[in-house]
Formats: sequence, structure tokens, C-alpha cells
Amino acid sequence: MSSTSPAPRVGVIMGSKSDWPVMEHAVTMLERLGVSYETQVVSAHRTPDLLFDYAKGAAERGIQVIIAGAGGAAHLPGMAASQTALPVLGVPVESKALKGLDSLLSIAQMPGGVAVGTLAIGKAGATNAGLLAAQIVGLGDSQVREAVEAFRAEQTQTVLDNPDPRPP
Ligand code: RP5
Repeated sequence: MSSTSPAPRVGVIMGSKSDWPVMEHAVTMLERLGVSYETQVVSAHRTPDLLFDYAKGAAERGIQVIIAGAGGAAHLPGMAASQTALPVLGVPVESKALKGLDSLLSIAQMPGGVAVGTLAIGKAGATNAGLLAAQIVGLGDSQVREAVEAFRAEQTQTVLDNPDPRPP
């Protein structure tokens, strides 16, 4: 497991190392907004006992939000959510066979009573998972809340400052 100091408040897990090129965008956003995190490969299918241990122990270790990314038969976010009351944000990773539609539906179509917040497929979803996790952490941390507000204001200003759609 890789984690930042101080104690991580967001857990970023993924089903395989092959998910990292997508999931690193969640980590990039958390770093930008100053949110401590840990990251680890935890597979619903290949390491089910590790997944249960991770999800069951996350809250008592100080984790406030779990971001879980997976592709194909993407059971990781839902199974993590079944083992913790922490909010779980699911990122569908694009699959080779079905371009991530399988991942999206696997994550989104949860039975009523076990909630997973499902983001968009791929980079945008991972980026927004990092942003949404920071917004959740920011409910109890004014420094993180101000970082989110500053990011949003900067993004708005960048669009307003560059209204010409043509490449330079
Ligand atoms: C899922 O299977 C992973 O989340 C990954 O997206 C997909 C393929 O995994 P690898 O075969 O590349 O390890 O569990």
C-alpha cells in the first residue's frame, strides 16, 4: 500500500495495476486539493479476503471516503460498499471488449439498499471521483473546502479568459 502523510482520509483502490493509468487521475486531483490518501490494488475476484479486510477496517483507520475503480465485471465498488458504511465512489475503467459499458453497468446497477456513487467511464470519472471525495472531506475541513472552491473558480476563469475555440 502507498499512502501520504498525514493519515490518509481517502482510500483509492483498484482491481488491477492495469487500472492505474485511469485511477491516477483521482490521485492527481486529491493531491491538487491537499487531501491525504492511500492507494492499493485490491481485487474483488483475485483477493476477496483482502477486499473484505480493507473495507471493514477502513473507517477505524480514519478513512472517510473510498474511491474504487474497476473494469469489466466491476464488482469492487459494490462489494466494498457491502462491507462499510463509508461513502464509496465507483469509477468504471474502460474495458477492451466493451469500452467500459460493462464496467459502468456493473457499478451503477446496485440493488436498492447498498449505495455506490457511480462516476463517468475513464479519466473524467476518476478526476471527478477525486473532486467529489474532496468535497465530502471538505464538509468537515475548511481548508479542503477552500481548496475545492479555489479550483472551481480557477477553472471558471480559465474558460472565461479563453473564449476563442480555435487552436492557437
Ligand atoms: C478488473 O479486471 C480490473 O479492475 C481490471 O480493470 C480488469 C482487467 O484486469 P487485468 O487482467 O488487467 O489485471 O478486475
